[in-house]
Amino acid sequence: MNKHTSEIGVIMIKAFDRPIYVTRPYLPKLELFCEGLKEIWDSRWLTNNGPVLRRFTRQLSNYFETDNVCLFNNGTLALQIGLQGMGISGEVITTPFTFVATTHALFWNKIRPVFVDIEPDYYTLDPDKVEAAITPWTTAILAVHVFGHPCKLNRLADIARRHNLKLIYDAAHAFGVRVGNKSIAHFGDMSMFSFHATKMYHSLEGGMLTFQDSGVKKTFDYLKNFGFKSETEVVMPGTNAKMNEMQALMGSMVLKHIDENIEKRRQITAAYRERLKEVPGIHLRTELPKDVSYNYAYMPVEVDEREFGVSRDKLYEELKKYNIYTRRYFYPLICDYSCYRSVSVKDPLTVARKVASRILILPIYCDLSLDDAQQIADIIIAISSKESNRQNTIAATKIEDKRTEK
Ligand code: T4K
Repeated sequence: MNKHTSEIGVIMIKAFDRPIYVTRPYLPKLELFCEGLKEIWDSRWLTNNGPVLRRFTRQLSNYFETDNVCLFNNGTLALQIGLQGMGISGEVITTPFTFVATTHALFWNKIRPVFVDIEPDYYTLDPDKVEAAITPWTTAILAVHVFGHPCKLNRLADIARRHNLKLIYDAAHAFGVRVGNKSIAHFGDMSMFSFHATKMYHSLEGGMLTFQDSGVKKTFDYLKNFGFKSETEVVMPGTNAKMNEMQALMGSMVLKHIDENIEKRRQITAAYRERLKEVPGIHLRTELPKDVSYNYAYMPVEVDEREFGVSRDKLYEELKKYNIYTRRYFYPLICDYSCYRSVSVKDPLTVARKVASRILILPIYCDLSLDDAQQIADIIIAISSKESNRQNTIAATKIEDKRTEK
């Protein structure tokens, strides 16, 4: 048995012969993409609101059942521009358990983030903590549908309404999620979706804002195109955040397969959950409410070192020996990054700290087979068994040593 092979009982667990990353982008057939490229080659229109982008925008409008969509070259700039366009300033209550871009978008707008805790079931902002953190300077709540898990939508909407705050969702992970038969894009004042290559839906890179007030659309369009209103008029100091034609083509082609891709991810999630549900120390995310139609964007588990016998970080390292590259999204918490350590945090962030120290994201992508998912789960189990055998041997040796001393 080599060091990349383990044994549970009589079952031999082999390392993968190829790297298994946390994600792998879905790609359309190359021939089809090349056919699509021909249109771009023929038109020589590569960016700046070209025909492919306009068609893609209509497709997304249909998919999200709203005309209020605006496309960008990535999610970070979409969020940054969205906050600016909505006139958000002062303090914004947000979560430290997210990708760092959520907070960066606030800082680029000179907005102070107020970090509050998350709830333990789905890792989204805890509404009770939000309410307690409101000050006269608060202008908005920036909540994250982390891993595609919907936030406490009604509670947050109620708080925002009573305190006259804007409710903004970082929905980077939530493409395709529906709640009560309504797209998640219809909740809050504005939502940002990321179409980055690592997402369950992508356009190479890309981002989108959806919003309730159609009046802000013009501002978003100006801001992403240098502030141009016409060839000779610049009405605000905008930036360049336009999606190009290649991105739009990829996005359009991947969109055609979104339902089948979600279904594949559902099956992979089910395979993992079935295999891991009774493993001591591996905690699966609480089942989502019945009215949520989920996108299976990520496969998070929490590792309880005491029960599992191996720490989250050791498991993360051990899995690499089997060619499995998991990720610790989101560790460290944003407030612990050196660039945000000076932000004063009043909330003890008890849940967020615990989750950040235990979270591990297992590989999930469309062409991961169910056998692969089961093998990953078996390797996790084997790593725990190996450690417990090692502990038993140490304990037995100590007893033996004591006997010999006597
Ligand atoms: N808000 C939230 C809550 C977010 O999660 C994100 C992005 C944003 C805002 C900002 O949206 P964007 O501006 O990105 O549109 C990745 C992504 O770069 C980032 O988009 C994403 N969140 C974050 C959660 O994950 P890394 O640093 O983990 O990516 P990386 O390059 O290590 O990739 C992870 C794995 O994916 C690799 O090990 C292999 C695989 N991979 C990656 C790429 C780029 C591929 O197979 N193919 C690829 O092309 O940040």
